[in-house]
Amino acid sequence: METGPEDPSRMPEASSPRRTPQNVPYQDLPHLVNADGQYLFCRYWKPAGTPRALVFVSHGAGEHCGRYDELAQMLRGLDLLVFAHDHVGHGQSEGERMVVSDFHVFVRDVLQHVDTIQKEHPRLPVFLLGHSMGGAIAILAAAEKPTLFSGMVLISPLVLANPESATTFKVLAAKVLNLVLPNLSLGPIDSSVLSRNKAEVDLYDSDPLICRAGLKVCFGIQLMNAVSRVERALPKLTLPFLLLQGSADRLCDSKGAYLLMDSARSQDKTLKLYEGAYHVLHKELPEVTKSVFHEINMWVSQRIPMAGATGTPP
Ligand code: XP7
Repeated sequence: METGPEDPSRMPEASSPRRTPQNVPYQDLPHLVNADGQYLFCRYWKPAGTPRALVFVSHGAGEHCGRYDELAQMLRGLDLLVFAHDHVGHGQSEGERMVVSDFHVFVRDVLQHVDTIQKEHPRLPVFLLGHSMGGAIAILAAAEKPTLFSGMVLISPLVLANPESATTFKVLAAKVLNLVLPNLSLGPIDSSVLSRNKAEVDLYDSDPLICRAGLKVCFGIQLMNAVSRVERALPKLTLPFLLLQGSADRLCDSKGAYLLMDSARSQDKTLKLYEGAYHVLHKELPEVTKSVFHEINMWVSQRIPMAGATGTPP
């Protein structure tokens, strides 16, 4: 049977376009399709001229990449091409909210996105910037592809589970619970521990793209898997990194930052500790956040090719 051009069976996306959880058709938004066929919302911050390097931004649990707009704009100002996506189950990407079949899905999707953008810009150095859970994703991506990345910036990365929430008993209880009640909620995170900046806590509390529902047991299990994989990955790290950590962080303990400094084989590694600061250093008190932006700017500037350098002789 001949089918006309208007036949919806020939245009499945026209009859039932895939839509974000907020009901926006993906065809109107930058997006990618991951190896499981799930649509992920993407963002790109492109410099005016030829980019000097690429940076992938990896957001944390429950949040989305739109929260990195200011950091990304600062990096674009250094002529970097900054790109990101909302991880599966987050923001404007598909997937049940804050659920992932295996933590490696997050890592795999990042490597897919990096591969795509790198093919469009061959030979440019690639950097990672990750916060909290997004930092664990960055560490695992760098350990899996030891020559792919030229460096990474880690803002309070998830390296160790919070000592209060990861007692031997609680870990065992979570594993048992995961078999019978994987969707049980462990309770939401108290937003007041994110930052000492009240305005930033209010923005978090009112952001419709943030998932503030309690963390499910099955997601907690994947986070614990991530922590144990990160621990094994640390001795494989050889790339330069900048690590920023708040001393009063109650979500990702500063012990994790010290473990990362001690275990990574990287020659070029820098830790900057912010005395008294909480978890979200890029949205902390103005003096902290100003310094965070400055440190990242300086660190990246010193590790990318000079402006105008193409790497090819005239
Ligand atoms: C666990 C469990 C683990 C923003 C983020 C949000 C913090 C942490 C948050 C929980 C249960 C095992 C808004 C919480 C994981 C990492 C924040 C919980 C990022 N930053 N976290 O801007 O990613 O960890 F059983 Cl390890």
